[in-house]
Amino acid sequence: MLDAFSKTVAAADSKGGFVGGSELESLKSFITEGNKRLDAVNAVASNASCCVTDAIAGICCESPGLTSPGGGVYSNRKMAACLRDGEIILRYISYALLAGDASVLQDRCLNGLKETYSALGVPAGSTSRAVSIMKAICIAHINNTNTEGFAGSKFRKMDVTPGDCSSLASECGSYFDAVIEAIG
Ligand SMILES: CCC1=C(C)/C(=C/C2=NC(=C\c3[nH]c(/C=C4\NC(=O)[C@H](C)[C@H]4CC)c(C)c3CCC(=O)O)/C(CCC(=O)O)=C2C)NC1=O
Repeated sequence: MLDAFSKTVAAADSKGGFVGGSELESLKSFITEGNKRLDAVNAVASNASCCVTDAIAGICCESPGLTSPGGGVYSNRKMAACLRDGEIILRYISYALLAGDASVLQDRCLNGLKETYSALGVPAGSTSRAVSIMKAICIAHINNTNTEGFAGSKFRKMDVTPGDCSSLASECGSYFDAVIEAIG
C-alpha cells in the first residue's frame, strides 16, 4: 500500500536517485491542494450509503432480471452481499483518493475480485454499471454540481469553500475506471 509520498520514494529508490525537480513539485501541489482533497474524500464518504443504494436501485430498475428468480440479487442474502460489495468498493476508492494513489484499491480490493465474481456467477456487466452510476454520483458531489438523484430524490449539496475541483473529480473518476477495468 503506497501513498503519493511513498510512491515517489519507491520510484526514486528504484532508480538509485534523489527525490527532486518535478517529483517535488508534484508533491508540493499535493500539499497545497490538500484541503480540497479532504473535502473531496468527505464528499464521497459522507454520501456513501445513499450513493451505493441509489446505484444498486438503478441497476435493478434497468435490469429487472436481477431481482427475478435466479438473478444476481435474487434473495435477501444476495442483495445484502451486493450492497456490501458496493460499499466496500466505494470505501477503497475513498482511501485511494485520500492517498492520491490507487495501490490500496488494487492490492486490497480488486486483486482477485474478477475471479471471485466469475466463480460465484456475480454478473460483471451489472456490477460495472453500478460502479459507473456511483462514479457519476461521486463526481457530482466532488464538483458540488449535483442537482437531482435517481427518480427525482434530492441530493444534498456539500457545505464547502467554492473552488475548482475538476482535477480531483477526474482523479476520482480514474479509480472507478480501474474497478470497471479489473472486473470487466
Ligand atoms: C477485500 C474486499 C472484498 C471484496 C471486494 C469482496 C467481494 C465479495 N463479494 C462476494 C459475493 C457477492 N457479491 C455479490 C454482488 C452483486 N451481485 C449482483 O448481481 C450485483 C450486480 C452485484 C452488486 C453490485 C453477490 C450477490 C454475492 C454473493 C454471491 C453468492 O454467494 O451467490 C464475495 C464472496 C463471499 C461472500 O459472499 O461474502 C466476495 C469475497 N469481499 C471482500 O472482503
